[in-house]
Amino acid sequence: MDKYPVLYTFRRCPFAIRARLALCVNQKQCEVREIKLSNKPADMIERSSKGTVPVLILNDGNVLDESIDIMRWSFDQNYKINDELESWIIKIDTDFKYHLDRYKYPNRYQNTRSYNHRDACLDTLKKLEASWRTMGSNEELNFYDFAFLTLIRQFKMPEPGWFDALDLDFIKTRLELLINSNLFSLAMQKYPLWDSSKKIYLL
Ligand SMILES: N[C@@H](CCC(=O)N[C@@H](CS)C(=O)NCC(=O)O)C(=O)O
Repeated sequence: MDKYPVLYTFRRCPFAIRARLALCVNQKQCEVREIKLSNKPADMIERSSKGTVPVLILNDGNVLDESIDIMRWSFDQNYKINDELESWIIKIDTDFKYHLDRYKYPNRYQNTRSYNHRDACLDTLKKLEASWRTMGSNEELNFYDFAFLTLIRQFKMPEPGWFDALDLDFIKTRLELLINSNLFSLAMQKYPLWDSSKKIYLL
């Protein structure tokens, strides 16, 4: 049995990024296995047949293959639970992500007009902004920043100038705080593709 949990990850995946942020901020060392989505290692599929990253194999053999579960395990309940924001996690991961993919990659989907999907994402973010800003912007980067902002960062990517002009001050401030943090640089460091002959660690 390895001394540290094993994390299968893909650098640019927003779900993997949120898991790495949570692991890093909580100093949870683990062995990092950077994979290609087009060539998933058999060992990862054996542990989690759904074939998505991130996957964390714990030392007791338990497998966490949902990014939110990896985050919760990393924080080990040491974060201020906000019931309203908890209910946003599912909305961001399903509805928002659905429209985000169709806005970012309209050519991958049939009969999609990307601006309808951009509008749907924006509508969600306006509502999230209203709930989230009650938390106060002086808070240190926390669980909800990692949960929401890695996907919102993707929403900014196609048209950053348009995004910057939006009336979403709280979200934009939190995103800047995250992106400019040392923590984000740590979580985004580049790892070579996994090669079973050597071990690479997150921290
Ligand atoms: N609900 C999952 C979603 C993870 C997910 O969809 N990851 C994408 C990469 S961003 C993936 O692995 N897709 C599989 C593929 O593209 O083959 C989680 O939160 O961990």
